[in-house]
Amino acid sequence: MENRHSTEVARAREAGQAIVALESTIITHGMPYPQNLETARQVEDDVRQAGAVPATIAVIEGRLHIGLSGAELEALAQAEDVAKLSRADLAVCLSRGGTGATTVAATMIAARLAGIGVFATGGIGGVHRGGEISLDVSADLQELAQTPVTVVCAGAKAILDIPRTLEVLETLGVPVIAYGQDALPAFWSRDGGVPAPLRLDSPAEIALAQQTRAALGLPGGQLVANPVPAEHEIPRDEIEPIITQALEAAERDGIAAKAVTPYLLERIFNLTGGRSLATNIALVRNNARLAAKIAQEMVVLGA
Ligand code: PSU
Repeated sequence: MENRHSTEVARAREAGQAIVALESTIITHGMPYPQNLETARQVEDDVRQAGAVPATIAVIEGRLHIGLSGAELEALAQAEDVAKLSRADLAVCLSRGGTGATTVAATMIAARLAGIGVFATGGIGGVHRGGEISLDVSADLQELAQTPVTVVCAGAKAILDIPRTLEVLETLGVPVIAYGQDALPAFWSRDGGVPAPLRLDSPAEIALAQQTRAALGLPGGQLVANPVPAEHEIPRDEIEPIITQALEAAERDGIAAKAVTPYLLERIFNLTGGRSLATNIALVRNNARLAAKIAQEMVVLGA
């Protein structure tokens, strides 16, 4: 299997420059067109402006792409019925010559293959509400336990059961680190109502923590939860009743498995009149900038 690197990523690898991995499920399943395309481009530019090289990851016609051209990004953003790939289905998609977008789990796998130590996204998957019955737990959590990539997000998505998500991450030995505050952020809100297990205040500390983890021989990555900028947040007491409504609709419509997260995000988008999307875009861009700084610190450390 031969992976394809974009020209920009290939050059950066040769030069030993800082690289940030970016996922593609957020483009195909997380946001509507054309905002998804505009955001994907903006996020890549944010990484560049913060001093690193972006590597958006996707599977196109049986090839794992590390970095997409402008045309590839555009085609992916407009494509319909693209597969949502996680650890379980990545290999089958590649071996059958398929096309698919990578979730956090699949993007981590690809980033590790490409030697990229840090990855920026919006919010990771986790234990869905009612997960103690449905056992709907995102494969993102297992991936964090075994693949050595630092994932910068704005917390687990608030549509999830946050305390149970934290319990699973603790069991799996995944460090959950709030950036610059004590509270664990919850995607659209800066304060998710639970304290973060760990806190770090600088990109250098985050890079050093990942390197130290590797030196201990511990597998897996770290989860960095970076609060959405205050001017863009939707406070928890405002978003929570909307999440409840969206969850009730999902139940009524019999939505399950991989369809749950995209369904809820779209419902919440409609219920907030688009405000949730504006917040989502702001938080991904914020995460991309932090990830670029962490990537540069990793280069300094030789990690
Ligand atoms: N962040 C966003 N929007 C998204 C996602 C992350 O702002 O749509 C995607 C990621 O790809 C993540 C996935 O892996 O949602 C989680 O899906 P699930 O809950 O089905 O595991």
